[in-house]
Amino acid sequence: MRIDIFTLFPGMFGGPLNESILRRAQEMGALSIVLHNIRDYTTDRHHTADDTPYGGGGGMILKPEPIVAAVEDVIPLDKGIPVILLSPQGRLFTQTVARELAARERLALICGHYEGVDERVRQLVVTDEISIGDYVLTGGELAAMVIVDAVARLLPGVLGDPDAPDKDSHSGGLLEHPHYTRPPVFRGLAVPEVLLSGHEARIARWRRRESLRRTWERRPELLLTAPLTEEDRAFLVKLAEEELARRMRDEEAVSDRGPRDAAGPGRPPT
Ligand code: 9D3
Repeated sequence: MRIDIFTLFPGMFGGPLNESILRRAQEMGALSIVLHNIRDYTTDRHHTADDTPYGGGGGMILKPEPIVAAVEDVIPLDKGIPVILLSPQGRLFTQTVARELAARERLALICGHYEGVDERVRQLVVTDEISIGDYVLTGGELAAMVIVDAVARLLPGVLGDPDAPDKDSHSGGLLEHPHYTRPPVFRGLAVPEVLLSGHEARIARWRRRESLRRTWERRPELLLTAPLTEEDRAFLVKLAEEELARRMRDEEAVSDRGPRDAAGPGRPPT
């Protein structure tokens, strides 16, 4: 896969793209990343890439001419290559979007910076707009690197084993179970006995349940879409019942306390 990246700050990409898996992916020939400095496509004496917004308000807006010139110079716009603008207004980047992008032969990523990009860039060259989450970055560069990273690891041959258990979003829509390696006891904390038992079926069941427990505790909304067996559902009902019992016990402890010791520990558990 070839990814063309359009940015005012190509220097930001050096580190992350030239280490570890992304470096290997490029050396293997599975991934080719081509950086384009938008400033190289300015035509005025001062190489101006941004300007103040029409209508007033603060901040600077990226001018349309250099971005459009850069994209038109590098990307054949009639070939169906996705031209993706990274922006806070884009659709949310998820593992599903990563898979969709990894299936393409070529991508173009445009990194905005400052307060935004002149709207005519969207009208003329952009086919898709992506945000990596609801927080404010200084520009699209880190977002582009996140996308490159998530897409690159899905390309054939980039990760060791093509059917490694991972590859899916979170092991079938759930969060992962806890992981352990040697030593068996570290600072008094033991590895759960079952993992040392060699009983494959029991280990699989323990891992599945810990996945369900973590998902229930941290990301319960994932349970609405994860594929679940009847056994999974029964285990979740047990977790829910335990939580309900815990809440009722805590509620009782609160009502048993007088206002004077309201901050105290309450009645000791019976
Ligand atoms: C106060 C209005 N701001 C929008 C939230 C303006 C603004 C701030 C920062 C516009 C652009 C940016 C730079 N951010 C990106 O270019 C960006 C981004 C992000 O900030 N969050 C998540 N994903 C992305 S992708 C590109």
